[in-house]
Amino acid sequence: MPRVPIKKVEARQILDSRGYPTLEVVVETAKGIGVFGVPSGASTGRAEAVELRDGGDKFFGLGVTKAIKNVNEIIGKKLKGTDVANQKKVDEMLLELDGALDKSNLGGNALIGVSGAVCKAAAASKGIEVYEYVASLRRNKKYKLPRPMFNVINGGVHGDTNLNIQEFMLVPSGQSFSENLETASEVFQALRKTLKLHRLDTDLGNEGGYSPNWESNEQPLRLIAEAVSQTRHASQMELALDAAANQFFNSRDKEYILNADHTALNAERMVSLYRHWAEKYPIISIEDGLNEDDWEGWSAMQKRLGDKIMLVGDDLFVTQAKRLKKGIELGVANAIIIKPNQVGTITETMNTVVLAQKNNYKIVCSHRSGETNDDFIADFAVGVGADFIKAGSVARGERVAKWNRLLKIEEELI
Ligand code: 2PG
Ligand code: MG
Repeated sequence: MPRVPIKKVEARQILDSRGYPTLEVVVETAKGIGVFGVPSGASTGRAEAVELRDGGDKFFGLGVTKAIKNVNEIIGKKLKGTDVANQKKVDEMLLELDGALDKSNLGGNALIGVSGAVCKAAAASKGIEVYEYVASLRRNKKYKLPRPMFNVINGGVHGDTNLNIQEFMLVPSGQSFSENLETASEVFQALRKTLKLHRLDTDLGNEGGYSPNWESNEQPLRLIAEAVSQTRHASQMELALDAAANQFFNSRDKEYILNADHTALNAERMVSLYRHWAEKYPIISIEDGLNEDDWEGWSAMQKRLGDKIMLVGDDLFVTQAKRLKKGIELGVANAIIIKPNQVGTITETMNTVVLAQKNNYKIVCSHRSGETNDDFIADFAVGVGADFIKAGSVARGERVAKWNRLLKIEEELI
């Protein structure tokens, strides 16, 4: 293949779905361009790549003009002339330019913006779809659509309520993606009626799920079950949770503070609670059930629940091969969340995917709570052959952008 040199790399400040600034990066070649909107988390892991923010008064310190300057004045100049289809080389250059393990010099947000835009520009320059190009990077020849997880109840730091568990997700088990999307949409509408019946608010949280105050952390499971039973889909609905347990962990007392239940539990009792829920409800997956540094607790959880339930490390692994390797050695989980911005480049993300897949870990590709309308994660999930994808609820444009992209990919693949 002839080389297609990068002509220009340019970033600008845009807003994300929470109203905070983020970067949009554009990479130009003579044969096509790539545009990447950088997402941002609220319940972040301690070991994630550092997001560079400006500080000061503007946007309450959350501006990203320094990261933009780094793209426009440092990264762009260096990458000019590099082959856009040499993702590995581009990412090596980015790592070298930054020089810090946590990407704090140029900013993890600057790096993933450029790395993602290069990946999309390479696909455009070859005249192929982004998922096809990602598949070529992964040497994946068999396309399959990931099974979707729809986050219909938002708690934790994604809502402003007493709910501690962050995400309650529908995981329909239909034959096709489009069928699953239809199921999720019907259950989402039924759930609104159920909530109203129980006099609960139906306002939406950060990821487009309902976000009322609750009697307990179990009540959402009960009401989801009630809503599902009013639809045609009772027999094929499974559920997933993202506890995001860092957010309600008290590190001094080593306890999980469950405000909605007026109680505090140690790791062992927390796992017992998950087991109890999994016996009552069709829960197939629990993400970040325990704190990101409690490797011992995770390993005990894996022993108790790992043969029945998917135990997914998000803040635990932060998409980083080094932490995943440690997890594999210690036997702490059986699945991993993949979020490119947690690590900072596409190549590193891919390396983590490969390590996980080689060790039979299930892959769950994921959006962030702060999103743009960028639908890259949908293509990435299909390209690497991910088992699952979570992209929020079936409401709100930045969430639906990912689902609608998967509809289009499904249509192309049939
Ligand atoms: C998570 C994500 C996405 P955030 O915890 O899995 O749902 O949330 O982007 O806030 O880290
Ligand atoms: Mg998570």
